[in-house]
Amino acid sequence: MRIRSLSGFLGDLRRALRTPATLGRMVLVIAAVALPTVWLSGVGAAAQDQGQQAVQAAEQTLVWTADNSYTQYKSAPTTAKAGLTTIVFETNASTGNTSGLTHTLTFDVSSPGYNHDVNVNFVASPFDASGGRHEVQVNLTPGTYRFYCAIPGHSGMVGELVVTSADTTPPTVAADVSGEKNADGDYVESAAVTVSATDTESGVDTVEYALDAGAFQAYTAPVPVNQVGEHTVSYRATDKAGNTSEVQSVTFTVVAPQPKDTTPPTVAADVSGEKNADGDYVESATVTISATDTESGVDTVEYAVDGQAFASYTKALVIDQQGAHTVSYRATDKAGNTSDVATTDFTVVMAPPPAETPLTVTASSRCVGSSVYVAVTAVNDGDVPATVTLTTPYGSKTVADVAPGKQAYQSFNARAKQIGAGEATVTGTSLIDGEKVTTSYEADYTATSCG
Ligand SMILES: [Cu+2]
Repeated sequence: MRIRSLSGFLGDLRRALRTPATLGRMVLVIAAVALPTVWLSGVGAAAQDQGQQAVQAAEQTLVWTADNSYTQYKSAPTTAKAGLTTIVFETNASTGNTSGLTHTLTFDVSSPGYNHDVNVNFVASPFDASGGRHEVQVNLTPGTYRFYCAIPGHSGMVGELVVTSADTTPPTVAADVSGEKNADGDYVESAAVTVSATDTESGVDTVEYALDAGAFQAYTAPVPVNQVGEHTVSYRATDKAGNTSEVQSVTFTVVAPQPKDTTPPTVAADVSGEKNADGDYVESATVTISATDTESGVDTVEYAVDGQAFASYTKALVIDQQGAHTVSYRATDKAGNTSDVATTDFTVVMAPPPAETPLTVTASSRCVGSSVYVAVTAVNDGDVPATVTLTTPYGSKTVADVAPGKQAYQSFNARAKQIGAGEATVTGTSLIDGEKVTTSYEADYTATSCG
């Protein structure tokens, strides 16, 4: 007798299974035709489709066992990860089946609500050709599978297998380098590398690092690096599903500390402003303090005015109080070296009164015969000659080069018997400190009536 085909054989088998009385005969038939490979392997299209994948190593093995009970499996998995899986079904003396009972491990491929993409249907008994132990490789996908024993009367042997997606994403890993940096961004004396990793699925299992050309080793705490030179720290993490991140690395340089700065800053003050001929500052002086330090650098600059307390210097000082002043100053570098106190002395004076051509001006009116005359006099009180212009409503007169102490005089005929009160205007122009200075004066005269 020959088996017509796999499906024909399955039909025979399923019919046989519905009638326990025929089972023994069927088993004998199967044994007689010696097709143990069909009998032993997982039966079904899904198992056949996975023939190519079967050459890969399965990621997990799930084992069902059955004993003398026909109300429950002796053991059955309830959860699994998606992926290539070896399914084992064993029922024999070692799993407690001492009665020769036949069981199946059958995956439900029709009931709504279940994952139907794996078709497993093992029929096993302790006396079959493989001694009741069968296995097949399948590819489990996320979802819930229902499995049961198809032997009539064994309907209590049923359960569910919940498959969740496998973590195939490696952890995210990062490194942070800390330490004191110099202006070039290099680490002074030492750096510490902190590696962190996260994995949102199965979780981080291990974090590793390698310093320079060294081997990877477990990371447990920030890695100190204190050898002068350029360094590379490589790092990676592995999650509990075995996914390892790509190796990442961070490169940095450790430099020796700078030699100790023992030299205080150089500090200087500059006084600026308008000076008079005596070298005194007119109205105000501006003091600018500067400091340099070529090693650790300037930290603070301080000043004190006229013996008061030192204060932090932030901008130029404007000193406008009249008198003699002393500004003291000093600077401190970042290593704590303070310069000797230096001083600058200067005097602030009031601005001189504006230059003028000094004249003493008088005006008067009187009668000469029946006419009124207005007489105007200007005495040059200055040190240099002046040009003087005398002006009234009745005429104007300019007298050049009126010597110091001398006067300009003019009597103006009003050509009237009487005049009202009025004023004469006098301007004096002289050369003072190289500049022409013109000053104007006024002098009143009284009303006069003649005859
Ligand atoms: Cu059973």
